[in-house]
Amino acid sequence: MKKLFKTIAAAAFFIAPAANATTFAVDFDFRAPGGAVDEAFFSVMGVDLTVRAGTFEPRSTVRIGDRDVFQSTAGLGVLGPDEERPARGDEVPDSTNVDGRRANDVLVFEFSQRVRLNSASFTFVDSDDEFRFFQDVDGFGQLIGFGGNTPVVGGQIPIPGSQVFAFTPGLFDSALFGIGALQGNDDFRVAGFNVTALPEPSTWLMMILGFGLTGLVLQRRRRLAAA
Ligand SMILES: [Ca+2]
Ligand SMILES: [Ca+2]
Ligand SMILES: [Ca+2]
Ligand SMILES: [Ca+2]
Repeated sequence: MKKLFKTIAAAAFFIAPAANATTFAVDFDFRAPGGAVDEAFFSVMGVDLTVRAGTFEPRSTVRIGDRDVFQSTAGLGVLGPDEERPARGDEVPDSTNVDGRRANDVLVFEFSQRVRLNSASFTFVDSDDEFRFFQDVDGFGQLIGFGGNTPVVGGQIPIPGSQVFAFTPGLFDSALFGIGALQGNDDFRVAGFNVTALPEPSTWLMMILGFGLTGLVLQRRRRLAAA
């Protein structure tokens, strides 16, 4: 039995670098015609992504589903019933973008597996555009609002002039993210994501157990062959 554990430990040791090699970067490009839809669906290299739209209040959780995702060649925005009400006075109307006018728009990105969020790219970016970032931190499906490249609850993240925001590596591992707009002058589209697909913890366990069992079978065969 001791030998079995040694085999499993050895297998785990050898799998670690191999599993790292199997993680791969995936580029999601959201820029395509589509119009207003309940959900937008993307699938790249076996990683599936469903995008939904909703709203949020600065100090409460995200409400998903009372808005449409608006897709065009500029990327993804949010369309809601507010857009149908004409602007009053000098009020700037809500747009098909992710915007912070009237209701605060948010796009919710749900992946089929855990990923590392590397970067997000935007369009319609002006110097006053900031985004509010949400992440399901503990895997229980609740989106928590963060600001800044290091998580600070409630902060606003300025969108760089390059239109690409790079997330600090390793801090943003999840299957569920959100990007929203809080201020009236925040108005943009989300054009794409670059993520790294992460191996599931259960997959790791299965692989290690699988290698352990293989080792056990090989040992028995060797013993039988020697006898
Ligand atoms: Ca909008
Ligand atoms: Ca809005
Ligand atoms: Ca702003
Ligand atoms: Ca803008």
